[in-house]
Amino acid sequence: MFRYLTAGESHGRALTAIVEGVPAGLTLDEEYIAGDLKRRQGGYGRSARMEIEQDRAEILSGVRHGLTIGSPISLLIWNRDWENWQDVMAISPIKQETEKVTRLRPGHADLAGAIKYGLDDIRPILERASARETASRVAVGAVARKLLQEFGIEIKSHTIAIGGISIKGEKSQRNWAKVEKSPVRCAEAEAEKAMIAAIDKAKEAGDTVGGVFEVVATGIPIGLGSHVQWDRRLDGRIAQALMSINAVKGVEVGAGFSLANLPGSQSHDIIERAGRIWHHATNRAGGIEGGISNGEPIMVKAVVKPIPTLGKPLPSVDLKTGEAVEAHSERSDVCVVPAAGVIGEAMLAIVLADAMLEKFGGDHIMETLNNHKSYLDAMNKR
Ligand code: EPS
Repeated sequence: MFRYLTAGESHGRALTAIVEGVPAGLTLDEEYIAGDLKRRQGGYGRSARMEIEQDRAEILSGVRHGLTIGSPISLLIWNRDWENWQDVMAISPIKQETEKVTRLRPGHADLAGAIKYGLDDIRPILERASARETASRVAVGAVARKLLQEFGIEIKSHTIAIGGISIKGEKSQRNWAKVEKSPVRCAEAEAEKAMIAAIDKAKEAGDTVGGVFEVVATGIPIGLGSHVQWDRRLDGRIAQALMSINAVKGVEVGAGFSLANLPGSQSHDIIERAGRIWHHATNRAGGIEGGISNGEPIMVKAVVKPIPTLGKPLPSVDLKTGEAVEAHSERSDVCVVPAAGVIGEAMLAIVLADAMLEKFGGDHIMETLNNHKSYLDAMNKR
């Protein structure tokens, strides 16, 4: 329903995306998308690259006079740093040889990618494996978010842990205004300070740190996704989307892994009805039961590994000679957890926009809104 592809290398000319399936009549402008792109670029622990880039997506098609027209929306984000990489990343053959990257980084796509694509230079692999690509996804996610807002759906994220420092009370930390102001996207002052110190310490040691972020979506109607087929289950679709974010190694829906230690009597959410409104006393299911949204906020967490380009490289092997060497090292981030949270919002927005269009259809936004309204009216009459 809502589908997209991205293209572009980290130091190539630009990043692009084509989004298809957005109904006509939706208000959309570049300024709106720029807001999310800016949020992705922030976060303590990012590399100097973020001082070079000022991501902004140009809308090249699919929008007329500020409204979507139902045709594919193409987005273009220029890489400012490309200027410094014109020879290395030239599209046409160049006369002089460029230096090959051959010292494999453990934890990166280097080895598997070079072998798979039959390359003697890691450069083409690292260029596309780079999380720079997520700028395209966040631009696409902003389009999805704009659509979801028409239905009162909001998506937020915050940092739960960085470098072994975790927040204390999860609920009280969902103070979104504070989160947006925090350099690590964490509302708890004490944890924020300790997370920043952990990033500084890692940087000094030539190391990197990972962590955990949480994404929360509110305003979700009962009935997105389906139990009837494995690939229609909403939790499965969300898990894949979050897992596809660079450096993510685990995804948890609701109480997730902690359910392993609880009896059934303490694992489920008691169903209640207040007037005509269905709700649950708790939300351990993270808003999804049987692969279907149950009307509660959708709550997912993801763990981000410490990124593999280290200032003080790990021992490794040279792709060309097979000799023991130190892994390749170049300018890189120390911590990407805050940015990953913003990317997580985009990925969740994309899955939910797809699921909303699947449930409510419509080629014009008014049609989708009407279908949504009559579904809710019917539910409230039951
Ligand atoms: C990345 C390495 C760094 C990051 C980059 C991801 O880039 P560079 O090698 O140019 O310093 O800053 O992330 C981005 C550019 C971005 O926009 O998120 C990597 O190796 O994955």
